[in-house]
Amino acid sequence: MRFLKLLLAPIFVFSLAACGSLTDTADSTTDTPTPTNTDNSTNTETDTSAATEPYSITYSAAMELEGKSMFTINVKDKATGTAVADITPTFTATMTMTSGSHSTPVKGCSATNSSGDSTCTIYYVMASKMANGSSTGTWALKVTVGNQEATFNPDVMMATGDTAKAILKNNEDKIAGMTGDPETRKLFLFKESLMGTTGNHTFKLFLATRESMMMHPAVATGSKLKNETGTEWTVDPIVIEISTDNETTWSAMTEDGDGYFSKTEIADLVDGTTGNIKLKLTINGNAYTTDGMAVIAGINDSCSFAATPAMAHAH
Ligand SMILES: [Cu+2]
Repeated sequence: MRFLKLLLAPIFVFSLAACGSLTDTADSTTDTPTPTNTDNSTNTETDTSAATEPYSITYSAAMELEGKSMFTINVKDKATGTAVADITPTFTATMTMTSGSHSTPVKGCSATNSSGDSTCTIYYVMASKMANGSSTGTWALKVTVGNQEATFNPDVMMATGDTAKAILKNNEDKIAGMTGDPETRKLFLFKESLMGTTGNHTFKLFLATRESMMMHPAVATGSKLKNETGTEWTVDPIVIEISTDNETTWSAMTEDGDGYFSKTEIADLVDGTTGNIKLKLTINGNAYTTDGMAVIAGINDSCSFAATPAMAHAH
């Protein structure tokens, strides 16, 4: 018995000391509830010492939707609670599904303003919740501020009503698939915005592609992509044609750079009424179609966006 006591005593003292020092650190007392999240989803934070984790990083979003979505990252000094201005968060987005993981195109975040708020833009290729509420997978936004990381898991809902994204492809344009087998490349056309007033609307589009499950770059004239054998090729030119009068007339969209395209002076749409925007995509002279097959005019040669211009406009 005496022997046992002697053996246990030092361990017991050591444990008490360890507990005492943990509860005394500033880090452990301020570590929760950051990061916080306003949309009922769960969050985790990479837990490091207070010295390398100087920020409170908070995520908020009205609702994240398939297609273009935006969220706010707020950065505060953890010790003082003061907003941190002029710092630019970066982030990656990964969806974990039973069939594997993939990323999605992201635009990135603005520098934080005087309130510590940064606006981040992402283009979700997939919702994490179906209309019936069943889950298709989990999105993880890994946000980095300085050397500190925080991970958020937003619920991404399906777009309803207006079309948020469309996919066009050409079966001759392939990438190396997940298993190494050639796979037809997807070109994602995301609705960026629809602004203006009846008789004079502007439609903006963002074009991106899947290079691999974890690479989804924007596509612009001059972009370098890889084919199924890894050989690089240059995108030049891209032609996106738009029709807003049920394919009676077509006109080319203007390329604005970084994957953005726009069409101004659209006369056919009416505020508050759902119109139909048709888009045709040609890259390096090759037509991209809804099924990847050769063009059958009027059947597979364009994708369709249901588009309802808003009644009220903020100027
Ligand atoms: Cu997915």
